[in-house]
Amino acid sequence: MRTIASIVLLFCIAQPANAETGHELWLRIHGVDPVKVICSGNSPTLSIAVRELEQGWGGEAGASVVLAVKPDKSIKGDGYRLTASGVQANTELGILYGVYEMLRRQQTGQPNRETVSNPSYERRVLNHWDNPDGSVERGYAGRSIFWRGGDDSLVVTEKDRALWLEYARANASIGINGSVLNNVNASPQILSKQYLARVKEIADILRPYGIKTYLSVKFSSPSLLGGLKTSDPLDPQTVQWWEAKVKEIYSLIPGFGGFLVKANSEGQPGPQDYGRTHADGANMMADALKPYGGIVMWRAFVYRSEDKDRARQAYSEFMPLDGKFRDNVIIQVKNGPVDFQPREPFSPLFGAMKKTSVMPELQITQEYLGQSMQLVFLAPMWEECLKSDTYQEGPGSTVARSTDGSLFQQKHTAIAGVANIGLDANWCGHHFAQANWYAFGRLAWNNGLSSEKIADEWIRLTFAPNEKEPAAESKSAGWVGSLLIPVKEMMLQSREAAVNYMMPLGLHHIFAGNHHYGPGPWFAPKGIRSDWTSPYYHQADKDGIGFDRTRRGSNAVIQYHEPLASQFNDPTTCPEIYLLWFHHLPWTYKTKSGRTLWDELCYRYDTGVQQVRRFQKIWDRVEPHVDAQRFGEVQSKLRRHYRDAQIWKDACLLYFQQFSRLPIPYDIERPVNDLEDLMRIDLKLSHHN
Ligand code: GCV
Repeated sequence: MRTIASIVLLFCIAQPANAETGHELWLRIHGVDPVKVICSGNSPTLSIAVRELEQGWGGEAGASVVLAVKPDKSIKGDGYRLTASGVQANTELGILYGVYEMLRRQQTGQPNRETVSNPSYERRVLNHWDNPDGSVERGYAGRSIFWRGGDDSLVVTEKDRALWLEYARANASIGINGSVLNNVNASPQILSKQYLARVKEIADILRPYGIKTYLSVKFSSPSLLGGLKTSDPLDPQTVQWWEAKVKEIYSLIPGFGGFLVKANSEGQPGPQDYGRTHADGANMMADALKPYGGIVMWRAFVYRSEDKDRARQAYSEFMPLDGKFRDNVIIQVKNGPVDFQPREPFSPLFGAMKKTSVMPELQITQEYLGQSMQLVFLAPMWEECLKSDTYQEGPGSTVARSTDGSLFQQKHTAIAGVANIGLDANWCGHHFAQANWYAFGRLAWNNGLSSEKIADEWIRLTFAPNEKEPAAESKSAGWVGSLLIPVKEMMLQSREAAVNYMMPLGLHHIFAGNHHYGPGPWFAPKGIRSDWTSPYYHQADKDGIGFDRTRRGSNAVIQYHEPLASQFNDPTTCPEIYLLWFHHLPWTYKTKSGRTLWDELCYRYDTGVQQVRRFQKIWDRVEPHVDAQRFGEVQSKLRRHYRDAQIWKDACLLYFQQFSRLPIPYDIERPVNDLEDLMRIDLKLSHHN
């Protein structure tokens, strides 16, 4: 007996941890126990629900589970009720979501208590910035999963189908129910017959998983694709062109979701080219989609170089149009007023547009947060935005409530996330970037979830020892204390760390040009529009630093409801996290810590670097509990992450020091790089993507 035990033990120790590519995402735990599923109907969606239970059951062996589509007033939309005996819902999709939740509870060790769970938003949509040639704008995980260039670009292969199916399943498992398949900088080609044929193939695979297909459209498509003389939204021929196109789409794709439009923004065409308003443009499309139940998601991401403050512009342009949009138009608003920066206050449009449906747009792909090189868990950033109080209908008028229909009567509610998905084996480039996809889905379903809960679930699903593995037992010993707790802490701190080493105290948009990965506070090539340069945003000079958006400055503060307008206007009441967003202050200004502004900046940059160093140490210690492949890949990314955090600190402190002319406090590590070198190298050049 003892010999056998020793052999088994030896086997366990000697066995290298199985390599995992990360391709299975958070769905890597497979059940082993039998279950009997009793289902009240038969359909593609219900079959998926039954299969998921049979393949993933981790509850009592041999238990019976009843899936019942049965009306219940407390269940809304595709919500569900978990009961002692199974899942009840008003819709088949509700059953599927309930099943995924039931399995998630089993896999994360949560009790299967009787609960009703309703989605916060009707539409929970991924935006893919994928181009027809297969490239992905701001994509850091390989090429598009939907499109490719070349001669066979429109041929649908079995490999394509298999991947789209996995994609659909992953999304459904976290409640995502819509995908915009192409870039908002849209090619008119996407509406051509050939491309629509491929869209149909994708839509057919996504549909049973409850995922509606949407397309980004170029406003001038009637002229560019249809050969019309104009794309003026009030021109009858333009209207007819869109009506015919929409009819064609629905004949191919039943249940098509609608259009996403970037208009009169960053050079894209729009209704203003014809002297019309955003409302004219959006309503024209909305009318064409209305008979089929489709919607228009119209983006409010607009800014012009002539205006002296980019942060004010979306509000200035859209507020006068409040109440002028059809009820199947939703205005899609980025979480902050500028552009997905590591930290921005919430966009003042939230809660302010009271007669128009408004949806938040979050960026899952880490354009400004280290791309797929840096470990940055974004849920805390989104939670911060969703929980921000707009005060628009009194205290408690959070961004979440002002967009999910609980504050205003919105015919449709929605939330969008710019996807971080590509052909990389692990889908997202960085194993931890999967957590951001996961977090978006979970928050879209329940916008009150805490980042802590989401991180906890994701870590358990992604790294818990797989019980089927021979080495499971040795790996699971101490797993919670050695992996779950420290890794969760690391994830929860990671966004704040990024803010610290990139842009603390309200600084923003001081990136190297174009690629937005490394630091570039000096970035201001001759002839470029000023709002595309860094000095426009940091305004550093010998007297101080920061963008004056107070009443004496650009007066962007006025776009916020009281008490926020006054609070933001005064540096002593402005939350320090937004200090330099709203204020231009002297280098010697006293911050809350008692330090001068310059010293505080030094301290924050240094703290950020130290935080990443700590992440490295945390990760090094989890080695016994993670498979070798994922362990090594994350470890190597963290090495790069640390190096680049140091570069951020050195570049920003040495650059700003030219203006402050103050010493770096002695208790802070000196910069290890030279400013001239940092200004010469372009971090992106050594980026692997
Ligand atoms: C898709 C930023 C990005 C662009 C992006 C744009 C947008 O400016 O850098 O790549 O374009 O936002 O959201 O439309």
